[in-house]
Amino acid sequence: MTAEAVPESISGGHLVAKALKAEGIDVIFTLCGGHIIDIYDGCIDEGIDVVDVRHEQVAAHAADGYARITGKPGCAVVTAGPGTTDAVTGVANAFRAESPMLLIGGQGALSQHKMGSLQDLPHVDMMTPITKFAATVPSTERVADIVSMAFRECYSGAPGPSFLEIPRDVLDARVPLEKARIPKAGHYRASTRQLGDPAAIERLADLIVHSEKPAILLGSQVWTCRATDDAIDFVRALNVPAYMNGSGRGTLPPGDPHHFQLSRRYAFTEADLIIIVGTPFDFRMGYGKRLSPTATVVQIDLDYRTVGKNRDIDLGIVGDAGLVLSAAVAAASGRDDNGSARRKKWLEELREVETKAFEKRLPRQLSGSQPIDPYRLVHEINEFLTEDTIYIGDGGDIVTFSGQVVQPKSPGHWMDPGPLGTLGVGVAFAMAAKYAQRDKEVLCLFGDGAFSLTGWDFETMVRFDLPFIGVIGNNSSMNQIRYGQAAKYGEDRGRVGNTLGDVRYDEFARMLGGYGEEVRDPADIRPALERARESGKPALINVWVDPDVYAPGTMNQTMYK
Ligand SMILES: Cc1ncc(C[n+]2csc(CCOP(=O)(O)OP(=O)(O)O)c2C)c(N)n1
Ligand SMILES: [Mg+2]
Repeated sequence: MTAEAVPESISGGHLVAKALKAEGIDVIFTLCGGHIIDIYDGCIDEGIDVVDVRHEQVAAHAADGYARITGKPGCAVVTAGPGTTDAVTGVANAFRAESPMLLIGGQGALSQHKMGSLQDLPHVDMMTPITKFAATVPSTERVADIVSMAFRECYSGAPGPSFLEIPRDVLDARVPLEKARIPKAGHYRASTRQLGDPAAIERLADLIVHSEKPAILLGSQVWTCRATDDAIDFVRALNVPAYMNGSGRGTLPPGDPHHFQLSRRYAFTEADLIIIVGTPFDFRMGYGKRLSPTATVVQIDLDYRTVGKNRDIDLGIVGDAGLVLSAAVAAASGRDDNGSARRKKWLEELREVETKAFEKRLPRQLSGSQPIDPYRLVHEINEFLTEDTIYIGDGGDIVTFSGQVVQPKSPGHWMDPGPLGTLGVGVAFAMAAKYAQRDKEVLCLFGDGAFSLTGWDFETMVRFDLPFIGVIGNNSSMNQIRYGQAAKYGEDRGRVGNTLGDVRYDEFARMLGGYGEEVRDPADIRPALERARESGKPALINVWVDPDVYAPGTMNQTMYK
């Protein structure tokens, strides 16, 4: 027997790779450092790809994005000290977005603990409040064991990130293979899918059967739980109008009789039953204040702590969105009359509100004005999306416009940062999405401010041949902030701290080996998008938009209310 076939000893980095492999991970996102290189060596042996980026924030966002797209946890590997602090924002974003990912950070050698080694920081203390689990790996024998523990912890309640720091001597040391605990794929964690209290399911069925005017909000956990089909069955079998937010967007395709978007406020004011699935009563929901005070409110969530938070509910169910919704359909189907026919008028009423709102806005969406009305840009993008385009929004005001107009055509084809509102996720999410799903098209709408934060990783997209269509809604400003500042301090004083240069991002793309075009005439948006698609390269279409118009959400400052 050769030494390769039966290695007698194994290093910490190779144990990391084995544990990642057991979890089904086929890529790590990373930026190198001497503390972590043994992990790369292990990845080579396990056939795990190493995608090296230009900023650790991008590595962490990409791991978050990979988790959202694949349903498997993502993994980012960064060096000690500044490598880890650079990744904090990505971990924080995944924490608020309930996205399961593991960040592995280097650390100085245990033998130099607290001696002032290069890049030494208290990483675990820093990461603890923004992770579900944060720990130091104390010995080489335990490396794979603790990696698997970190993955298990990612899935307690609603998912989220874990952090491990691995001291350099622990990572580099070799231990006898038989002394290392290496958890076997599929044998170290259980399914966390829960059905919820059966009595509560019966009550939910009861409420639906007797409701004249129900509405359901399908939130991000509908996608996290891969509950799309169950949600569709639910709204069709019980004839319930559906609104979608976050990653739940696209659960139903636009044009579906149960797909509603623009009548949400009306529905939540008029409904007698409101079912909230997998989304918290946070700022995006006005903390629950904008729901009719007389409606019966049901909240279904993976996380016990989310149910009933900020607002009283009539029925709370802790469980997996798919299991709960399908059980409710089964329970309601046993009744003589599940009430669906009675709700026909309610759906017609909402459709009328929806159509009126759409028609009111349509002239703006078709506007030929120059500079380009942002509504026209997002309208063109919406028309351009196919069933296989994953849409990503990364920006302020321009993305607020798109939230009203862009409708993904398929489930899991919408990505936004989530409730942390982090600018700079776009290139990283595009990287993860294209990496994980080469057959999909990826389109990201950026604000010019947002793109600038992490835009150098466009080069990584070129280097790894990951074509995507980037569109920059360029207003040479941080407009979403500018609006509130100008309203409070006047136009002149409101210009401080939010003005960007007139940057040619299309030229930036070309400089890095991608495709680039600028657009000033709205009629040129569509052809430019087509050419970006045909280029087969990472592309940036720099669209100059009117800096003096703002989205209604920005003008209402809804995000702060
Ligand atoms: C990392 C980060 N920094 C700052 C903010 C605050 N912020 C919210 S919107 C916005 C302006 C973004 O400008 P841009 O991306 O150009 O979009 P625009 O509003 O101009 O359309 C800023 C700075 C944030 N959300 N995230
Ligand atoms: Mg801007």
